[in-house]
Amino acid sequence: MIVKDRIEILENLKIAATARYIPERVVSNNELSTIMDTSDEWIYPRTGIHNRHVVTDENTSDLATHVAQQLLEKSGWSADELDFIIISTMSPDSLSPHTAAIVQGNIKASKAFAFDLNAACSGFVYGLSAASALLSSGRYRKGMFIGAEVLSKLVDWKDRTVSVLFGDGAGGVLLEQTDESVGLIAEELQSYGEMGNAILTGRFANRNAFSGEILPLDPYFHQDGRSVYGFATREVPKIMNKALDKAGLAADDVDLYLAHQANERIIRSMAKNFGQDLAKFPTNMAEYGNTSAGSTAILLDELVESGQVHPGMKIAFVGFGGGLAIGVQIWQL
Ligand code: 4VN
Repeated sequence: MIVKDRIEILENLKIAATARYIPERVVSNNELSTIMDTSDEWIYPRTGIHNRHVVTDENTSDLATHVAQQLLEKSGWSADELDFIIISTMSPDSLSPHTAAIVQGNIKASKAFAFDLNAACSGFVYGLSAASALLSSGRYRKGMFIGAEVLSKLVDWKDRTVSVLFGDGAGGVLLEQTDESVGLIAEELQSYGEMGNAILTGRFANRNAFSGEILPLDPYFHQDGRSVYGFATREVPKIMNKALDKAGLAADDVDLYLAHQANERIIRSMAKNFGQDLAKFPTNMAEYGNTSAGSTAILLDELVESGQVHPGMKIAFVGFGGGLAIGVQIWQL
C-alpha cells in the first residue's frame, strides 16, 4: 500500500490578501414585501436569505475598485507591481470598456493587463483557475482577481420568483508565485452547455441591416429554479468527488468548503452528501443573497477577517450555476 505522507501542490501560489466591498443599502425581506407579494416567511425557509444589499449610485467597477484599493492597502503592494487584473462578472458596467480595464485605470496599475471573465455563478472558481494558470506559467508573478456583481440591474423587480434571490457585492484576492508548499492542490471544471437555458440573462436583440424577425432585447434574469436546484444537488457532488480524487484527499481531509451562496438548502444537501458537519460549509447568503461571482470571495474575506480561515488549512472552493457550469478548486493555504 502506498501511504501518502504529504500532499502534492499542483501550483505553488500564495493568497497575499483578501478583501470585500458591499454596498450600504440593505433591503430586507420585510421591505420587499411592501413592494411585491412576498414575505420573510416565504423567502427565508426556501433560500436562507433575510437581506440583500443593493447599489443606489454605484456600478460594478465602483464595487471592484473599492476591493482593489483594499487589497493593495492590506498587502502593502503598490499598484504598479501588478502583472494582471482579472474580474469575473456577469453584470459589467459595459461590454467595452470591460470592468477590469476600468479598475486598472482607477487604481493606476500602469504595468497590468486586465480582462473580464464571465462564468456566471462559477465565476469565482473559474477566475481563480485563470489567475493561477497565468501565474504558474511562470510568465507573471503577481495578479489581482476580483468577483464583482451588480445583479440588481439585471433583476426584474416585478418578478418575485427571481428578485428576492439576488444581491450586489464584490470580493477579491491577490495571488503571487511562491516557493512555499502552498497553493492549488487540485481542480475540476465542467460545463453543461446543453442545459444553459435554465439560467438566461442579458439577451441582445440580434438586429442588423439585413435581419428579419428577431427576439427583442431582454436584460432580465430568468431561471428555471427547479431544474437549476436539481442540477446543483445532483451534479456538484460528482465534480467534488473528482476533485477530491485528483487531490488524493477524502472529504474529511478538507477543513472548509466555501461554496457559491445560491441557496442554503443546496449547501445543507452538499454537507449531508459528503457526511460533513454543517460547520464546514459556512454561509452568508442570509445577509447578502446570491451575489454570483462575488459570493465566495466575500465569504472568504469574512472568514479570514474572523480568523476562521488561516494558513495551514485545506479549503475547497465550489462554484455552480449559469452556463450551466460547475467548478471546484482545492487549496492548501
Ligand atoms: C445556482 C442555484 C440557483 C438557485 C436555484 C433554485 C433556487 C437558487 C428554487 C426553488 C425555490 C427557492 C429558490 Cl442552485 C441559482 C443560481 C443562479 O445564481 C445558481 N434558488 N430556488 C422554492 O420554491 O423553494
